[in-house]
Amino acid sequence: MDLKYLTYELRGDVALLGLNRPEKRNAISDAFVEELAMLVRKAEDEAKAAVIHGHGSHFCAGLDLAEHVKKTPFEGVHGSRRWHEVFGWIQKGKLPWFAALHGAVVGGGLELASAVHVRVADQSAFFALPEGQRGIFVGGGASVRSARLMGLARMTDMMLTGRSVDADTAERWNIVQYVVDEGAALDKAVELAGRAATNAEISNYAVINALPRIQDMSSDDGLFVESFIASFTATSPEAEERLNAFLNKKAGKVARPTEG
Ligand code: 1HE
Repeated sequence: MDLKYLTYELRGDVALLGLNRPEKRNAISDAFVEELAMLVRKAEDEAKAAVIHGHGSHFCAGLDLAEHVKKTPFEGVHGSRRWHEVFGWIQKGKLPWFAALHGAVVGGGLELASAVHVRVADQSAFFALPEGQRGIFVGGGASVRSARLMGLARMTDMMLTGRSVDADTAERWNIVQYVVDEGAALDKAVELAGRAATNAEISNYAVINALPRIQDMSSDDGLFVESFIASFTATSPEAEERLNAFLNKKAGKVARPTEG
């Protein structure tokens, strides 16, 4: 398989997708999105969890502005809708996705990171939405996904003032869930993905697909839907096996936290 913009590697049950256009800071062009789309499907066929990371000194500088500047408004709409579609396969697909973030995580890079389920940043990571400064608007899902992570007020501030935030602030703002030493994000993300890969597939599927939908429902509707998913998953043969394994002292206990 000839890959131009990304790398692909399978480590056990975990697929690793590496953004690989470092000379342009992993800026995402149309062809880049198509290669990503193909690899998301490949990972779904071959892995039980996946990690996305960036080669070079940054995770991703966002939309390829050199390509974008030549587009008509309608081509821009189609491009944006394609990002929505492909990022949607990540967010509400078959696999738990993890991101290892370092350097710039900006514009469309932050939108891509917002589509995965768990984000790990190293201390070099910084986050920004420079669309306002470029005279454009977010188009890769940030108004829905990034706004839900950090909240409306913070995202509005980032877009209006060009504010750039470091990894510790991003953790405080719910943009990322883990902050690790510089250079350690990929190993941590792979470790976490490996853990998720051992869960029951149906439980992972419910977490990925039901949680964001229930967030968009009223409390009453959400609780109703939750009860059906809980009952459906609990009656699967795999659940019975896993529940009995615990009751027969053959499954691990919940561990006490080892980190703060
Ligand atoms: C690019 C891009 C890009 C770099 N499109 N070519 N995103 C932005 O507005 C971020 C723009 N990029 C930057 O602010 C900086 O490049 C970084 C902070 C990410 C990295 O800085 P640095 O010093 O490591 O690299 P550099 O020297 O700025 O860039 C190296 C090359 O990459 C250079 O090209 P060269 O031919 O002069 O070597 C840059 O032009 C090129 N490059 N970023 C195209 N983004 C679906 S809607 C989403 C909307 C958005 O994402 S808007 C935000 C776009």
